[in-house]
Amino acid sequence: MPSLFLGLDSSTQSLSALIIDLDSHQIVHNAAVNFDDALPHYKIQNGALRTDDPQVVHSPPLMWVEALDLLLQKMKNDGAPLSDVKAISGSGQQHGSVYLNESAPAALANLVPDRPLADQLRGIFSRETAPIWMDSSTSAECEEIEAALGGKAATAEATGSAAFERFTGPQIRKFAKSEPEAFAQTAHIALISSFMASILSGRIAPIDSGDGAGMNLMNIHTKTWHPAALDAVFPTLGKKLPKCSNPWKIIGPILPTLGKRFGFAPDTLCTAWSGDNPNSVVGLGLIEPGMTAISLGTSDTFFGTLRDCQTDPNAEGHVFGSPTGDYMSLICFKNGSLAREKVKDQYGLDWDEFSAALDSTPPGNHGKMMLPYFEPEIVPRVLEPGVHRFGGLDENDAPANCRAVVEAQMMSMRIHSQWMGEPPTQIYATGGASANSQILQIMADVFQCSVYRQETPNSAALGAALRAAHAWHLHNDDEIPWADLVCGFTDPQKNSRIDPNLAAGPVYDKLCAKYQAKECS
Ligand code: XUL
Repeated sequence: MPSLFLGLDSSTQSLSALIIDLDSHQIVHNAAVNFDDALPHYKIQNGALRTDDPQVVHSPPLMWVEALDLLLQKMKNDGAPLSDVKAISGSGQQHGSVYLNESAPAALANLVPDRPLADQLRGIFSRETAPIWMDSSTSAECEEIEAALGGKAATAEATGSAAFERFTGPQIRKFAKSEPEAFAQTAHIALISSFMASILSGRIAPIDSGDGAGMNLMNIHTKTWHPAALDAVFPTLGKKLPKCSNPWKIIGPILPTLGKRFGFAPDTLCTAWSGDNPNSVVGLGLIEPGMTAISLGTSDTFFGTLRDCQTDPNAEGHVFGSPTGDYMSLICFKNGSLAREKVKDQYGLDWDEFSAALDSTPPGNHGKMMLPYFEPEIVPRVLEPGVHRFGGLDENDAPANCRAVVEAQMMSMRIHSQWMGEPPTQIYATGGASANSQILQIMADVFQCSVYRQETPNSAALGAALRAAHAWHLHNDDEIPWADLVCGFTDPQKNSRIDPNLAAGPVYDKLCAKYQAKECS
């Protein structure tokens, strides 16, 4: 019998799935449901509900129920080998919260196989919509929580992150303050990840330490709820939360009803779900401390694995639990592709000409530098956008400006990831701009380590499938090393390795010091 594991990814715009075969180390089935296309009756746009207030961004949780039903039906109809799946895990967009009333446990446990799931679960919500990670309407609650926990740095030290508007604790507090009656009707609060796991297992599922760390409610050191943080959000909050669990927790077999409805074997195991970023960490193969991924997208994201729980004293980065039982960091830089593109466009270049400009200028750019805040920046926190040139950088010098923007981004990542205490040993570059070898060369030179191109589509769903395999083997007293699990699934693109130019090391040591001084001035 093949060794098949199912990973699901409930992201902002779609629910996707893949099945891996651990014997052949191959992905054997892929499927997805796009919310806007398949479920337009929820009146969503890119998966979310919009109001007049651009800071408020919610999604309807019933849509996720219907999407799960639709996706698994589609997989069954398409002949996906669901009956051979040994265990299921999943990934959810982080931070979003689902509010359930007291009827939820019985409704989840008593589903029948021959009626649509959404019809049967319509009544379980104490709030019809779920705030998601794009919601930024809780600044007041963030201040209140940080004040109660002794400030920004103390909040980050205790929970892994300062209070951020999208994080679940501030969102729960806003709901409790603004809709006290509906909050009183809330018997259970779930994350999107634990909500989806609850449907499959037919019971209120635990919140794993990866996704739990995105709530400002969990003690990041002990990976259990932090009583002071719960109190800071709402005095009796603990009663509404499930247990915190490790990421390989087996919740139980799939609900027999769902087994019948979709054709899973009765002993298919459901494991705890986690957040999309923790799942992606293993889905990209970052299984050893020091392994780092840099995603070059609209924003640039830096994430890596940490053995010890280090938190950021400047409270800019995040620490979550990693699926391996270690920790992971996540740092988000807003001025990513956007800034690179602005410079390219300013000089009327195409991407080949931009790359040629990088090739024609030396590491260190003769000391010419730029602070590239085309948009307000998250890290470092810069509220007023503005581009500042210094070290002799002339605005009319196109090649030097191209190099300056990329060097600034890489130096900023190096500077603002130093708190992790583990410089990258190898970097996997992902995202659109990772196709550009000249940008990756600057990355390798600034960090002085090898950079590989890593193009794993849907790393979150792959990570979830790998986590299902990991949990199933542990459950059967067979601990497979993570290296054996990910092998073949997460190998970087062949021949994509870019080594650092060693002579550039001392150049960037000096330049980083100057850049950092300018950032602080
Ligand atoms: C991470 C974050 C997003 C969401 C959605 O803190 O807000 O990455 O997880 O993908």
